[in-house]
Order: sequence, then C-alpha cells, then structure tokens
Amino acid sequence: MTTPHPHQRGKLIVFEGGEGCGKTTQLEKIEAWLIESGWWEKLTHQGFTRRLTTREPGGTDLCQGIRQILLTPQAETMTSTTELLLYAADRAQHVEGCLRPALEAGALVLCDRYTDSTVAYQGYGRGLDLGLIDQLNGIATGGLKSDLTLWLDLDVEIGLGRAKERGKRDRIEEADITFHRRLRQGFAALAEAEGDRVVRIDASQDLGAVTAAIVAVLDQRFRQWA
Ligand code: Z5A
Repeated sequence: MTTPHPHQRGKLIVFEGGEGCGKTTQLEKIEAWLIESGWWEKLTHQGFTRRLTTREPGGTDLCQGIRQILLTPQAETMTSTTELLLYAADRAQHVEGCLRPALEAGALVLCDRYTDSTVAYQGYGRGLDLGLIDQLNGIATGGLKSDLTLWLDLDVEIGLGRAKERGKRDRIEEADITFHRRLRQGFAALAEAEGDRVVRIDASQDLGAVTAAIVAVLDQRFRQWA
C-alpha cells in the first residue's frame, strides 16, 4: 500500500463578508503576495501543484448563467426558497466541476464566497431554517468544507457606502439595512462556533492594514499545513 502524499488534497481558502467589505480586492492582493513573499514556491515544494482563483456564484460556465438569474433585478420577486435552491445548484456544479477535481489534484484554491455566505445571507438574512441550509450545503458540497474562511468584518453602513460609491447595485445590495445587519450576525455566529475554520479580519482598516492582517493568518496556517 502506498502512503498518500500529505498534500495530495489541496486546501480551500474562502474570502467572505458583507457588502463592500473588500474581499475581492484582498483576494487579488493575496494572489500577488503569494508569489512576492516566496510562499508559493515553498508550498510547491510541499506538494501543492497549482493555484486556482474562483468564486460563487458563477465559478463555471454553467454557474455564470445561474449567477445572472440570481443577481439581476427582475420585475418578478424571487422567493427566498428559490434563491436558496439556486445558490445550492450553483454550488453543486462548482464543487463537482471545479473545486473537488482541483483540490484532489493538490491545488491551493482561493474562493470568493462559499457555504458560509448561504448561512449568513439565506439563513440569518432571509430567515430560512438553518438546519435545512446545513442539509443543502451538505448535499451541494458532498461534505467539502473550507479549510480556512477569512471573514472580512465591516460596519454595515460603511460597507454599503463603499458598494454604493462603486456604483454597483444588484438584487441583494438593494435589500434593507436590517437584512445586512442580520447577515453580519450570521458571520459572527459562524466565527464563534467554528473559530479555527472561520477567522475574523477587521476590514475597517485601510487596505494595507487589512492585507497585513490576512497575511498574518495565512503565514501561520501555511506553517501549520507544512
Ligand atoms: N450570496 C448569497 O446570498 N448566498 C450565497 O450562498 C452566495 C452568495 C455564495 C454575490 O455578489 C452576491 O451573492 C452577494 C452575496 C450573495 N451579495 N450581493 N450583492 P457579487 O459576487 O457580485 O459581489 P459581492 O460578493 O457582494 O462582493 P463584491 O462586489 O465583489 O465586493 P466586495 O468583495 O465586498 O468588495 P470589493 O469589491 O473588494 O470592495 C468594494 C469597494 O470598496 C471597492 O471600491 C474597493 O476599492 C473599496 N475598498 C475595499 N477595501 C477598502 C478599504 N480597506 N478601505 C476603503 N475602501 C476599500
């Protein structure tokens, strides 16, 4: 019997948070930092085979179509259950078609949103049953959890202000402020319950300070994974 390589399965790092928290900006900065810091070279010596950046919703061609339906404002109101099932469908396709094969091949995956968004937005935000959401997340992922979720936490008013300034308004950004406050509580509850997997980052700091806080967490995790 052969001993599996310790990093045969890669790692899934997810960037999460409410509107305008800066996670997409930070994900790009971390991609660059991985190379500049020399960490990527070290990780390849430890068995990681490639880097992959992806997102939910919309991580594959088919998922792009689901993303379009989910985020485009329409005359007909989408029910919360329809929304939940569409996010689950997007995730099932993304996991089977992209995440799982990449991780099995030893990739380091950086993903913009994943299962914790469903708990926060559809669970705490829309008020759907958390047990049902766990079940659906389990079906959609086949049990594939993030190895690390970086929750970029930011005051709701500031985040919505940033999103507004950027000029992007989608169906969810248009929800009322109490919705956004509830989903922040959702992320806080996840960080409280699963502190090792979901780590809070203070996203109210300037760009460089937020990147430094993320780098500190990654430095430590990479050493742990070595
Ligand atoms: N959703 C869901 O409900 N359930 C689910 O299961 C999943 C998702 C998976 C995806 O939208 C939507 O789907 C999302 C949740 C829901 N809700 N909405 N709307 P998306 O992918 O189009 O967008 P997003 O995920 O909400 O994020 P984004 O648009 O990519 O923004 P961001 O990542 O939060 O922030 P950013 O683009 O990096 O930064 C926003 C602005 O702030 C930008 O102008 C930056 O230059 C600025 N910024 C960033 N950091 C700073 C700092 N530190 N200081 C000052 N200014 C900053």
